[in-house]
Amino acid sequence: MNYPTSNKKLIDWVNEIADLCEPDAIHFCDGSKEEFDSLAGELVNKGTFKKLSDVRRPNSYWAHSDASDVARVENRTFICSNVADDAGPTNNWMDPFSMKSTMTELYRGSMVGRTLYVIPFSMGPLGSPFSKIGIEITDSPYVVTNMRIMATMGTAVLEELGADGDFIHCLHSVGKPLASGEQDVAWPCNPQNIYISHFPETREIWSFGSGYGGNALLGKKCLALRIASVAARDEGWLAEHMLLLKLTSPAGEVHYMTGAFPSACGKTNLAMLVPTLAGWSVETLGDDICWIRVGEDGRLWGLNPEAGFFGVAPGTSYATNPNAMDTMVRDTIFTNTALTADGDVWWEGIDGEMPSSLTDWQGNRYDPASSKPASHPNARFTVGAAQSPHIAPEWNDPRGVPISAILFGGRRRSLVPLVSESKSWEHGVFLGSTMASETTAAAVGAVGNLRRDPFAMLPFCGYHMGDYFAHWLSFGDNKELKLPKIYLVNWFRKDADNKFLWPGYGENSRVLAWIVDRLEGRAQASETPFGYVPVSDDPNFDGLSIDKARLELLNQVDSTELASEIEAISAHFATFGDKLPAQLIDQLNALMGSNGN
Ligand code: SAT
Ligand code: MN
Repeated sequence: MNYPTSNKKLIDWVNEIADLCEPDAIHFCDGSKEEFDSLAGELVNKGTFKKLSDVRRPNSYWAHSDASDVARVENRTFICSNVADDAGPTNNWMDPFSMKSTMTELYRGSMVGRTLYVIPFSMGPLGSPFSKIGIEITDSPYVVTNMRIMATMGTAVLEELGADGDFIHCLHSVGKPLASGEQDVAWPCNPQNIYISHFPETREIWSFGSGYGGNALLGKKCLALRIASVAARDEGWLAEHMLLLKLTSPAGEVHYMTGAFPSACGKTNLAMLVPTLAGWSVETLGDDICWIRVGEDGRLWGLNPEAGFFGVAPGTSYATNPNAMDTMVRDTIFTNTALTADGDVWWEGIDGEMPSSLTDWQGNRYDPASSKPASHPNARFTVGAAQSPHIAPEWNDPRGVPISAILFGGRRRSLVPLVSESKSWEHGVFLGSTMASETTAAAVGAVGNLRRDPFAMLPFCGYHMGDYFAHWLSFGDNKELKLPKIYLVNWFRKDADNKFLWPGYGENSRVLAWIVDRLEGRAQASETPFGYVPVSDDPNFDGLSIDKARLELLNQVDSTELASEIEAISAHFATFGDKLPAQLIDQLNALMGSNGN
């Protein structure tokens, strides 16, 4: 067969996978609009896509998945390092040889009746020192259409790869071969045999059985976080589950900030924030992943390696995130939202009244009297970053942008202040390593349970988390660096009646403004065990709809609750054994001391 590349490694690999998976046809993706339109048309014919009304939402599609294939499956996600201990206590491990034997048998003949698509993609702009090239082989045209939005994809990547270039091997199959004459289902998958496997030493990804974003768009969590975190450790940089935003003060000072929050905890909302504070502006650079490198100037520089947003739809509205709403007005793929009678999408929390007639996320007529939502809580939109009205012009600058501040946060109904500034890099790393959050619908499993999610990387760190903490600390050991300040934030504190204390959304600009005032040496702070918090009469918090007493509650640290937090942190730390860096034990001791222990 004639392939549009002379790269022998690629040709050999495609032939090897084709021999194993036995597809009916092979298609090398060129990444063009014509190719996207033709695949979308095929998906419409198969019933996977429904084209939305061109009047309401041009060039947009609605898909609904198999009822069981709606989120990342963490218990089927594996880090197959050669040595079990290298995967650490937070990952599932299987030895690479047995995993490959098991999965090879699953892949055998798995693409019969389907087309094998070869997707050349780059995470990060072509030619950037940050960027990494991957090739995803998949039998899912849904994956191809989403990858075209989420990554730089197609012929230009093959050209960059050239005849000798290396790439990250990403193999995906939905695991549902078609017998001759068998009618396909709208969302093929194989829920009984899901494996999302990573081979960190050989930088390979093998995914089987699921068509859902985080399990199937392999450039995203699998490459840009799990495999990239290992490459980052080896090469001296950081691959993080972070948003990236640009904040401009009324005086014109520009600061770039990153923020790590677990899935479905508001990264997209913060990245697209519309400030309520007059004169401030936020522009978006990324909403999920940030790759961070040391620049020649000794500062940390960040780049969002993705080309699109794969955001949570429910709860998104003109009230909560007008920029997201204005981004997905066209050329968007919606998965597992509800559908209106006039060919548009709908979800819980969107503006306006619920329409009288809806198709639910499973494709059935929605009964408003039912206790179930019409859209799945993890329903997603896939949309290109470039069409966002407030994208920062430098969002895909191959050099990245210099970072002033790093935010860590999670959903904590109590204890953790609205905002606190770490006392040092080590203290900041301690705050990141002890992060916890109430679980969300982004992963299969119970929602609302508090779990430790260090750096929001619990499901995404490709190696031993203790080594990962040490890697973060190593930046602090290099005294030549001009490191950003680290802040802990918590928008989710509740009062005794279970009501949120903080209004959130646009009002979060007040917290960002306070951070800038701290960076510029202007704001006062008082000390708590979590670090420095705003003083109660800080002008950035003037004119809020909530009263002073609630505002004060937001930054209060209760010492009884802190005592149980310290116990929980000790138990969390104990899981890392000898790999827990001594500096973090020192930090824990200091926290105990500050609480009078
Ligand atoms: O589905 S994804 O894993 O890409 C989104 C998320 O959980 O953060
Ligand atoms: Mn995420």
